[in-house]
Amino acid sequence: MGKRVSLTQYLVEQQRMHGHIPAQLRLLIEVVARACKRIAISVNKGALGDVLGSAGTENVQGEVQKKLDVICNEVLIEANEWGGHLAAMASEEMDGIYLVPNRFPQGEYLLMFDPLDGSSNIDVNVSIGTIFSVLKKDDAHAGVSEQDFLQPGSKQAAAGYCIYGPQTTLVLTVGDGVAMFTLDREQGSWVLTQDGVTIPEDTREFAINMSNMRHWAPPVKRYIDECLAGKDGPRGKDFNMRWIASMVADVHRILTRGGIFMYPWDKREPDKPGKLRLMYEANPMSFIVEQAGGAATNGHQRILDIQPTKLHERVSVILGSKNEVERVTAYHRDS
Ligand code: P6P
Repeated sequence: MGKRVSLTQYLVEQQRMHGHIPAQLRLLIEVVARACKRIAISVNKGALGDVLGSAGTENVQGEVQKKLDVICNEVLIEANEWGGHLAAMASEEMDGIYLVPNRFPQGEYLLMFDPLDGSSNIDVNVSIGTIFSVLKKDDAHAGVSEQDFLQPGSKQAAAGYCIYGPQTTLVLTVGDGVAMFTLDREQGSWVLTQDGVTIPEDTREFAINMSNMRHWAPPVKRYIDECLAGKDGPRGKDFNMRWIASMVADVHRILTRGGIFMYPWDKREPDKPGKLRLMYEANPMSFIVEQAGGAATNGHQRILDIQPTKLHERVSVILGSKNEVERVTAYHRDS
């Protein structure tokens, strides 16, 4: 193995070359990365750590919280509130925004996160992850409110996720491509294991929850039917299917070997645009996917162009290999 590059060295060198990572943003990323190491320790304890099962509470989404959801949310809050780099935080697990307490200095960044995505997989030992998104507060006014968070995903200063799987891997973009860091557990340090991550523009693999097929809109049904028709059908090739039910794991596979991930609108809850949340799931993943040469739309427009109206709003998600995402989006346009 060549010379090992740490997360800190990578961030310092990125700042030296591109100037995209001022000191406060570098501190933010390093603090979040350290929090993910702590989360990895709790996640890996499983039944040995009394961290499995339900917390007996519900989050703003009306979902039953797992003990680990609550633990991981607290880890991220405690790790970030004192550093002076943040004005406020927002989380899937909290109704409103979390203001940095007055006893700590205020910063210019806004941090949003899904502390533990894929919670339904915790108790069955399948990969889960932490997703985070960073915005800059508009410094034109003092104070901070939910309104400051309601910026389109194209305004993100950074985005990333940590996947707790066979390896613990941190994936990061600050707008200059995508880098992956693997946790060296013996040293307790993040080591750069891939830079310039690129998603193939074509694929033979789709990821969608097939049990919802009867509820899909026609463009989604058309696309999947064509994939299932295989080499004798209009696509002229056979497709494979994967669905891990942890967005982090499905997206990581797509970053690694290509594919298309879809959680589209369906008629089970017609008033909801989709299941996944825009601010701390779709936007960070879309930023990462686009930075790796992929595409991400809601079937009608680029996800990163969506102007949010609510902190916890949901969105239909179609992301991954560029040519496949463009095909599904064209089917929506044609319909
Ligand atoms: P379903 C996990 O709960 C999540 O938010 C995403 O990580 C995942 O892609 C999706 O929901 C799975 O949803 O309906 O297949 O369980």
